[in-house]
Amino acid sequence: MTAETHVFERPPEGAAEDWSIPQQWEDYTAEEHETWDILFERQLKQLPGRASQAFLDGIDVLNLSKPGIPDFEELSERLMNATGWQVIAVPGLVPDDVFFDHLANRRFVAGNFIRERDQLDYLQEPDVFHDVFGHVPMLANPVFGDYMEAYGRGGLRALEYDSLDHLARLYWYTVEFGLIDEPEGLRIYGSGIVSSHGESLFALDDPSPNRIGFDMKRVMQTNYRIDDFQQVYFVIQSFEELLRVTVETDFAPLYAELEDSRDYAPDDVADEDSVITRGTQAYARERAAASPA
Ligand code: HBI
Ligand code: FE
Repeated sequence: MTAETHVFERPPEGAAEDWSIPQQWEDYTAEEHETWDILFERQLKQLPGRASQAFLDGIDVLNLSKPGIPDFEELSERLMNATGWQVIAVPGLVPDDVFFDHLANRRFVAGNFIRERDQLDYLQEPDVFHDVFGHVPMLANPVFGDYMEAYGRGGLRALEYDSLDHLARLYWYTVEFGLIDEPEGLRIYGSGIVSSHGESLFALDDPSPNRIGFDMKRVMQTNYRIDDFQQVYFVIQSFEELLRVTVETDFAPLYAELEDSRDYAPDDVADEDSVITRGTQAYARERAAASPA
């Protein structure tokens, strides 16, 4: 179970029609469990005062009877009791329609492999630490659980409208890289941030990125980068509001409108934006200077 390449076009050998595979928890090595424990401890220390209350409350669902990488069966039982969600193992990235169908049925797909020891801070593909530590605590929150299901349904519809790129941006800037405005200040709920040692500092503290109030259409117009820390974070006021706008939005006319509207670069700021912090973009500039395209 090492991280080679996990992108396939058809369910690979041993995977079911829905791309699920047995997790084979018994097959993880002591070193792999230890990798989980190292990452888990490190983030547990860093996240109080940074992660949203919903995420911190949800972490308890990961405290299972055995240490190390969670056993999905036991994890699913606990999650099922909390919000009716389950976690199933997949070999890597699955096709969009498969992904959305699982979400719409309250099944979260998780890679069963874990990053190598020399990649604790950087990896391209979501491994079990990102997928389980990053996503599962939020799925223990009833409102967020409903949002994820609504997103899955929306995804199935977006496929019909051929507007997946726009909807994928919503996922990116909420589920993966979202911030929330809580009474004590900005907090992280996006799984890509909470599972990253570096970005869980950067997203809140660094002067470089823009932090902008969430607006569904604006988010869907905004490109994102997958290779480095984000240049913009969108801030929601509450999970209830996020769920409400997602359920109430009529996506067909919105997609039609988006066809004819401009896209924003990750570092753009528009006149209509409700800017919370205007970033310097110094980090992104330094990185670009260090590695010219
Ligand atoms: N597959 N395993 C896995 N995990 C994902 O997050 C994922 C995926 N397939 C498609 C997909 N995400 C995207 O379509 C979403 O980001 C919109
Ligand atoms: Fe993710």
